[in-house]
Amino acid sequence: MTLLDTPRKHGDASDGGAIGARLSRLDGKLKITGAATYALEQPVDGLAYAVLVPATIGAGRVARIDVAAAKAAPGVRLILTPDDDLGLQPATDWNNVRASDGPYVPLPRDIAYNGQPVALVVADSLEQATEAARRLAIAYEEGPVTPGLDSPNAGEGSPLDQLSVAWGDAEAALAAAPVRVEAEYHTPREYHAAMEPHGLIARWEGDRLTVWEPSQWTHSMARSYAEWFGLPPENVRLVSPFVGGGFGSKGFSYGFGAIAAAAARRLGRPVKLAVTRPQNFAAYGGRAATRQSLALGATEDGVLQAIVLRGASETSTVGTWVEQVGAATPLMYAVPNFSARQRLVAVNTVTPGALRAPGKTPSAFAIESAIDELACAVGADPLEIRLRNYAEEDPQARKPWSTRRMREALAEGAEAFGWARRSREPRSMRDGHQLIGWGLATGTFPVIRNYGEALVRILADGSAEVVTGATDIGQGTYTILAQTAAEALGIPFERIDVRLGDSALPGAPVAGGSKLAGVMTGAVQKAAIAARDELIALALNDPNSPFRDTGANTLILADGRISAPRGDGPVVSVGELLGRIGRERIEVRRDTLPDHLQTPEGRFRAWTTMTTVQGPTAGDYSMHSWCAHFVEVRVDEDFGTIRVARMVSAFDCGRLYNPKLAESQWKGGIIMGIGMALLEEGLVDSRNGRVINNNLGDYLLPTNADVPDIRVIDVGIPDPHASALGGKGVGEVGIVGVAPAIANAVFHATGRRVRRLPITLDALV
Ligand code: MCN
Ligand code: MOS
Repeated sequence: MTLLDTPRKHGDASDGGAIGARLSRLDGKLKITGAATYALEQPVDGLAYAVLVPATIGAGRVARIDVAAAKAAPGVRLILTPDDDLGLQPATDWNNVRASDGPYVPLPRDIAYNGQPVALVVADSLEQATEAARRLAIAYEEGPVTPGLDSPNAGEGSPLDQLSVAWGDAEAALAAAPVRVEAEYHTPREYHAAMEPHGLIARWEGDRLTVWEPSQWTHSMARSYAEWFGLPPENVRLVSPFVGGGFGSKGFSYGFGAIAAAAARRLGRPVKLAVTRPQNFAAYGGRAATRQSLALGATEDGVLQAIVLRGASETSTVGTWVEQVGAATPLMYAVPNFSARQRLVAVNTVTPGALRAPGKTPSAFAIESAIDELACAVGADPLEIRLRNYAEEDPQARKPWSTRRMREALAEGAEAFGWARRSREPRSMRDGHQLIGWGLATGTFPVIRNYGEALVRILADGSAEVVTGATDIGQGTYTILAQTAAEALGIPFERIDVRLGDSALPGAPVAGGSKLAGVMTGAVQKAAIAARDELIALALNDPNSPFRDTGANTLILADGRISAPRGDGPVVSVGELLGRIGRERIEVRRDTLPDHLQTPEGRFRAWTTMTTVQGPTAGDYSMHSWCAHFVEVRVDEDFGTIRVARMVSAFDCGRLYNPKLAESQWKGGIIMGIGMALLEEGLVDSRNGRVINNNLGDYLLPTNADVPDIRVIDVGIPDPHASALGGKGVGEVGIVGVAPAIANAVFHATGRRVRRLPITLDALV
């Protein structure tokens, strides 16, 4: 079932339905009533069930797999192991680069991390496949394991020279500064833990492949499958109308998908693979662990003279992921001397990946903790020190901000929180046995721009459809695209349907980098305006149109009706007009690609790689979203337990397409930030590199009881440089700065500075 087949009712559409209306999510009811069909719920006939078998060593190789007992088990249809040649070719990466050497081997004999797939067992039922998988006899040759970034054998890693940033003479300015704060900050490995686990159904019809798989980027994932199997791109369709969260993990196809699709082809039968919750901790990577030593040099008034950052992050031994620890550091404060460098350390893990606000999140933890330490060192208020070091332009790019309402965010957040009532000294506020701490930190996320394509149909019944391959992973794409079309077409929101999440539909970039809303509202607006103009032109010129002889040179579309601007001519509904002129529909497809990408190759690249992305300083301005978080924690003096008691966060994300959804995005990010601060940590068994807490019972995430009253405040103004409709990114900025705000509050409550996340009670007692 898609949105198109589903009766809808919007209780709160009374405030219009245009851009800026506070509408509930179109897909919300479908998802919570079970009417939304997720990938693995797709009814496909003749399914066989696959079970993935993960390696139980952290490094080494598969010596032998004895499949005899498993093969003899009831219902077993196929077993794939490193002994099988799957005949796959490498896929193109997001830089549009395709490895030229050798085949793609998703079931290799060499083991680089615990949990790496070593076999796939396919049977007539899930139970049979599960039982047969247990009967595999796997012999390993174990090698030495480097379990994590801080393990003794991890080494210093290699320098990432392309990430070095420097201006002025930071080391000299630091040495000369009257006040210095220097410390080391650590963030652990973290996991996406989306409610919907990964998995897929793969079905072949001849040399055509359909994959139902949760996706943040249907076009790119379809391309990977096509390249693995040596098919023309149009032979693969990746379908993902509803997604139960992705947080960065569902933008790409992974090895398990290749193995399952290869099994389906070999069997001549559709295969379903559900990646189990524990397997979700190794089938793709979470946020890499990081380590930063950060030094701030300042005057006695706390005016920054130098920032020196030396960071490291982990990657795998078989792939490169850079968790950019300097992502926020050079942006937050005016500083005349700056130096940042980063190293990359290979360990035995699945290659880490993008997790909500990659880079910015660990980066902000260090700089926003350090600035708080500087405030303490010079006896300044944490809010005041941020104003003293306010960056009036981008200190690194030396470009003006497009918009930066950080002063407003600090002022309005402080006002709503009551920050002025804060007493300066740590341990100076209490309520019985509870030490009360108030902390502040700021956050940022870049505006990333790209291109999109959409199709808009105006139908004979007066309704309209918006169609694009972009995805809605829960953030609101369905809803805001309906709003965009409603406004541009003058057709009520209730009469707009939206179809998304299918690589066969018009092109779109990844729902990632907090850019999809800005990109796709622009594309839909363009297509809708073109459709409206075509309708108006027909109304003015068609011999059967009631407007033909009115002498008007344009017409107005509003509330589903067409009229002349003077208001003295006929008023006709859109459906009636289409009937009179004998048209079943108006259909317009538009993209926002520039001329140089208007080629088949350019379009394909735009929809399937990151090579057409423009970063925050690509133009004349430096463009970012901004936020300020104010936190109250309560720490039990005897037990060291920490509760976030309330939060106020103020945001500048430009114009909001739908404030209700933007607020929900901010709160979602803040809640993940609470998890990062206090709960989340992938614990690795140092003997074999296994993620020990690989389930939602042991990998702790904030639940309702951990989440306080959160008030979010919008201080943004439309940013005409950031996107067609003036919005900046919303989806990720909310998490950035939450962990340091909480750490700063914990310091204020207890006098303990905790520089290693998560902050658990043992750090306080
Ligand atoms: N929005 C708005 N006004 C703006 C910008 C956005 O009202 N100016 C609202 C819209 O509802 C829009 C949403 O915010 O649909 C997110 O827009 P945007 O910031 O452009 O982010 P994307 O659409 O690119 O979504 C991806 C982003 C990222 S990168 C992660 S990670 C993340 C996030 O969104 N993962 C999520 N939010 C998530 N929310 C849910 N429920 N599930 C995830 O996996
Ligand atoms: Mo978001 S981590 O860019 O999908």
